[in-house]
Amino acid sequence: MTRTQVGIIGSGPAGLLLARTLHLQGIDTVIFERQSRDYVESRIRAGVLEKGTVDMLRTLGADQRMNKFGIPHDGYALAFNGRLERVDMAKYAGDGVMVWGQTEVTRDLIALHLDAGGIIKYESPAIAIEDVETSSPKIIYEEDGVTKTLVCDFVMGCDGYHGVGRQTIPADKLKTYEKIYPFGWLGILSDTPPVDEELIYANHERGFALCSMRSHTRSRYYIQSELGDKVENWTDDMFWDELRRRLPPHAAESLVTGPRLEMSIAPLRSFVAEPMRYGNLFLAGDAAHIVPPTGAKGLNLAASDIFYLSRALIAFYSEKRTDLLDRYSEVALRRVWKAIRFSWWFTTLMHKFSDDSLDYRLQVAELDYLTGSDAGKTVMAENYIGLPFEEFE
Ligand code: FAS
Ligand code: PHB
Repeated sequence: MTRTQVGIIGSGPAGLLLARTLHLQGIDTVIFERQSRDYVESRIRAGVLEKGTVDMLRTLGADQRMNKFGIPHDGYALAFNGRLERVDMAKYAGDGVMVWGQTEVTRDLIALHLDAGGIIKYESPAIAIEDVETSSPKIIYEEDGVTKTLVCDFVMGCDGYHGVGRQTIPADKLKTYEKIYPFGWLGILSDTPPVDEELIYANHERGFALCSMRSHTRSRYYIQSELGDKVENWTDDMFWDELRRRLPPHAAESLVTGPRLEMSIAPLRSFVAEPMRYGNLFLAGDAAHIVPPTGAKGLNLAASDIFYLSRALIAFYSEKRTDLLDRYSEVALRRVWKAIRFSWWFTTLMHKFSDDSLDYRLQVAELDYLTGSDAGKTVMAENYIGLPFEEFE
């Protein structure tokens, strides 16, 4: 039975950001990941980084490729009722976002951490977490078919919505909140030039559409899809035709189509589990909260959780302080709930929920108001670039 300081379950953004941050402070970690490295590095997920996430990657030395190939954006567009209205984030929120895929973030953090001697055990699922109420919690895991135990000072559940971390917290100690949306997002990745220089979020009577990108030659598009819809129901041409129908004329005419590199359907839910700590088990990222991807908050909330959690752990190991560990859940959840709210609100504003024409007219009126007022544009800008991290030290 071996021991480390911080046991981390999950090598997604939350686990990797935490391991890298702690490593730079000389704190030992072990990451357990149930999938293979190739599988993790090939997942297509988020595409937009808030300023706080970009700053973290720079601090961690994981920004070289991002600085070279990432695309800074100062604005995004809202399309509705045949119109295209730009939200100028630089003007109304004093900053922008970075278009740089989660896939790339993950690849850079894995390479950096392994090159620095970090330990990531791939294809080694954590099957249980024990003794979390003691000072020596244990991760029971499988490695090469053998069940083993790692003793830790702390265990980090960075293992996503389906992980073992949250399930370890007794049901009577955990409060969960969940809303499941009556649609999904059908996404396509294609080696085609993006339809516009910035992202376009489209509210259309047929349903929502999003035009995003991964580079100047690789595009990522989404259309709102029916619950129960399947990727196999869609040919590439069917996708492109439906996307065109939902875009304003100039975008529909200039859309460059091509064969899919990937096509997938993601369900949409809002979910929060409270508290994000139980004994010496801490939750971060999707293990504790899920947002509909409308506001591009999922990956970025994982980063802000780690901003707080890493500071709390560093204060413990460097000064034997436990106050930040005690405050982590409360402070992290304050920012989580504001992002949960924005993502829910932006989703209700942009998606088709019914065939009731009044619902659509009310959405159009709200978009008309938001894009016609400085106050409205400030709301759309400051929430999208990401609300500030609280001081935590
Ligand atoms: P992750 O889910 O990324 O990582 C958790 C890791 O834990 C996984 O690698 C998993 O294999 C591992 N794991 C789970 N159980 C384990 C166990 N028992 N033992 C060991 N390892 C275990 N966000 C956006 O902002 N924009 C988007 O467009 C967007 N699209 C998405 C599409 C999909 C299909 C999904 C599922 C999510 C999407 N998200 C998006 C949200 C996503 O980016 C998450 O917010 C982000 O990955 C959160 O990072 P983590 O918390 O690290 O969780
Ligand atoms: C993406 O590029 O995958 C993306 C961008 C913005 C979103 C969601 C997804 O809100």
